[in-house]
Amino acid sequence: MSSCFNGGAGWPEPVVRVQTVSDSCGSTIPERYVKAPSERPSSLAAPSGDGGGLNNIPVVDMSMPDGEETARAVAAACREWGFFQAVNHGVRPELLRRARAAWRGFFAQPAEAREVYANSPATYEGYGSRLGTAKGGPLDWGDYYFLHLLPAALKSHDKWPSLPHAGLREATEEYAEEVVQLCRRVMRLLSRGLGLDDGRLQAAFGGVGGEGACMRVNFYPRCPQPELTLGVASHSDPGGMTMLLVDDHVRGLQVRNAGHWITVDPVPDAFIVNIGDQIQVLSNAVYKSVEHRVTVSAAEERLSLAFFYNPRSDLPLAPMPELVAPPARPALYPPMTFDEYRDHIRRRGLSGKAQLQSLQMATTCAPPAATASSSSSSSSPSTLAS
Ligand SMILES: O=C(O)CCC(=O)C(=O)O
Repeated sequence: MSSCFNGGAGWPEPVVRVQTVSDSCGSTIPERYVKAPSERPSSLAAPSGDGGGLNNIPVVDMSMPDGEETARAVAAACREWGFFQAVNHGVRPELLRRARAAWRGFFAQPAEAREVYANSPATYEGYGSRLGTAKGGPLDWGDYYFLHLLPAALKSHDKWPSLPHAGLREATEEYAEEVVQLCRRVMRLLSRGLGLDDGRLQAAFGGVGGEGACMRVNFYPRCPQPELTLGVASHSDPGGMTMLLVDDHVRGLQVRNAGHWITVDPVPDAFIVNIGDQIQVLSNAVYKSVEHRVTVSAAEERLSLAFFYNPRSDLPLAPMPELVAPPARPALYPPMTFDEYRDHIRRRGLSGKAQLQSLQMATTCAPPAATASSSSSSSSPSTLAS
């Protein structure tokens, strides 16, 4: 049994791998994974038939040049849904398959081999099974691998698995290089969609080369009672923007829209792109960072690669002045660095949109200058697995 525990490493209690639970729990999942009725997959489910067609998230063809039409399509999706599927995005399909296959290979290794990379809450880098350090808190039905990519000073190949073969590191490096280019392109389109210079959002992120990036590879084992649990509980992404590569065949991602959970029908080889909290802040809530969650399956396991593109972590971020015009459009958020923002989530775990909402309340109650919490720079490694 020792192979399924990582009892030390700073966690408040032994960490049990969901892969192990899935293999050993029979037909009943342990209580810790059972969600409250209001959080279960059946809660606020979209009326039947609404998961596809018109109610699916928008699809944007990125093969078009970066003209007004593409900018309009991206901006409209990010205003209305906070999500879109990018097709013909330029990242090589061969690379998508290679990266996916390499990471599947990691999770197919024997437990002892995976445990070598067990993570701790200090940086979250490595093989993990929980977010947040509250003892006895609810758990999600998924394991993950988390690693840093940018800034280069935070990247440590020692913390990346060399399993199942060295090709995993190579594929991850190549994948990251191409996905960063795509992120920078979407940033230009988002800037244009706000009526700003193409480089404006990127400048707010710390410029080209100043941004942060990290990746979480999620692995959701089969679950005998998928109606009682979630692979990832409802949350919005704390960072800038996420490029999610999901399983082409197994559905699982649900996006909250107009009070309902819409199940995304993945387009093969598309990236599911979503706005994170930091772009909601910078755009003064023009672009929406939307809650999403993951359901799991009794029949099939699922893998996803979530690439998080983030601002430089020590810059105070606030709504861009061009988008603030009181009294009609006051700044909705006080300045805060990404380091400060995610520290909260690192300690408390995911909680829907609670953190962003609490910031907004603070601002509407007091002028930004009075509530500003711009901090001194911190070079501590990024923490939350996002
Ligand atoms: O696996 C998925 O479809 C989504 C994962 C996700 O939301 C996350 O890693 O933050």
